[in-house]
Amino acid sequence: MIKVITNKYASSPYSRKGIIVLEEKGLPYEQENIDPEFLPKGFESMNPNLRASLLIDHEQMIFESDNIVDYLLRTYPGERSADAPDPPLAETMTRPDHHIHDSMVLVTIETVMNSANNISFFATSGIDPAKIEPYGWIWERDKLRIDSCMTWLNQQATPEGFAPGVFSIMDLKMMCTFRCLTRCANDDWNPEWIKYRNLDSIHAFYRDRPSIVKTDPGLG
Ligand SMILES: N[C@@H](CCC(=O)N[C@@H](CS)C(=O)NCC(=O)O)C(=O)O
Repeated sequence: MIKVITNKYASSPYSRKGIIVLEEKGLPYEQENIDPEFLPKGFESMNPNLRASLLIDHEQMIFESDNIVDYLLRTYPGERSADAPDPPLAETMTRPDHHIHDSMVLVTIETVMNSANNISFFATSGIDPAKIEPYGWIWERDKLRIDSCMTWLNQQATPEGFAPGVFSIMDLKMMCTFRCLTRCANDDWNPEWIKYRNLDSIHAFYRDRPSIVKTDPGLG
């Protein structure tokens, strides 16, 4: 049985990517939630990055969420859950004929996710990030970065996804990022993505997909 190790609230937008693929493919899996602050003994031998996105498939350990998605696509091609609607999940991380473009889209979506997490870490710490010397400016830069990334992503997207005809990994990551943005929002920072018309449309297009609904960690 495939095992997914995620954070203690099962709310990781990173681990969620792989879990969506497992759901799309109808592959059975078990989930173990750990506290990333107190990693299980010997965890470093499974993931030297000491992070919670980890998938174990028999003897094979795969760390880093994008690697996990890539592994599942390559190892279980052609699998499709009975309740996975059209458009079908993409078979590859990127479209072979648009590889460089799609790779840039994937990394830009990841940047949004990482920056949103940074903002939320600062907000919950009670520290005024602007006063942290010499890197307080990164707090403001993260907000600018999210806006510039979302603006660029919006230009790359269509209302029906980044690669219409398939539920692409770009769309899948974007859906995880929308939830991450909502969870990371706070009194001082609440990014409204409605102004990014194509991205907002992608959200509406995919939000009722069974794999998205089932893996939604909610706001708690
Ligand atoms: N780039 C990693 C990020 C994973 C990540 O940041 N996981 C969090 C839990 S949601 C974690 O383990 N944080 C603890 C740490 O960074 O030491 C991935 O995509 O898998």
